[in-house]
Amino acid sequence: MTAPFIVFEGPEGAGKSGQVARLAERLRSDGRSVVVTREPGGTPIGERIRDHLLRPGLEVPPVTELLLFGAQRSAHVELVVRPALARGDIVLSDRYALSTLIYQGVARGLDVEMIRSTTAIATGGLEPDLYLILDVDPEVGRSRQVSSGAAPDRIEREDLAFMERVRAGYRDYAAANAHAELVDASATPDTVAAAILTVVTARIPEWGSSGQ
Ligand code: Z5A
Repeated sequence: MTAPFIVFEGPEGAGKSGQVARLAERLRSDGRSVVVTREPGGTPIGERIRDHLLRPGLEVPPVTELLLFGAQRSAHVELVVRPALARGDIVLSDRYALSTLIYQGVARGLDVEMIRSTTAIATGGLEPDLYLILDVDPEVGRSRQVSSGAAPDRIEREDLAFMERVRAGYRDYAAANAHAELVDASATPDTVAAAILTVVTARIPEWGSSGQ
């Protein structure tokens, strides 16, 4: 059995980056080999595409956006995710294909079949073993983003109605898919980390003794 591929998802300010780092530290302290990566990005070409995708003020038509997310994903899967899983490393990714279904599909309104087709090309069918969806009220997420002091990127400049559609899309997806778990991300980082560990620990028997 291969090592698990675990993806963190959620709206802006949900705490994904911080929780990815915490879970990686915990798994490594248990002696597991872990690769931490992210989308958009994860590879040199992917990080360049990320700069274009997130630059405020750049006009990016919706289908162009979809294809650029797909382009960075194909490099990510081929150069990072598949090689790591083949080595037996656990892969923790900050976002993956579900972001496209939710942001470009549910929130932006692009045709879902078009999204599934481009995602299939980009991933070659590689699905994560688990989507951990950090759920937070968009107003809370936005206030965290503002408090962080980082300038909002092009997509973070979308209005709260867009982020409400994002949240609803994730919640619907978690309710309908066994490989997705919704985690309440409104609590303190310690509480959220404990909830994530509970979910991951409960799933480990499904993944066998890989990654140890
Ligand atoms: N996107 C897309 O449209 N389609 C796609 O296919 C993909 C992505 C892959 C960039 O992603 C954008 O690309 C994203 C979706 C879109 N746009 N939006 N929105 P990103 O992952 O790089 O950007 P992000 O989701 O906006 O990241 P973020 O705001 O940095 O969120 P985060 O990683 O979930 O949170 P964080 O960095 O760990 O924490 C943010 C702040 O909140 C920080 O100051 C923390 O100290 C604070 N924080 C975190 N957790 C807590 C708790 N529990 N309590 C209080 N404060 C907290």
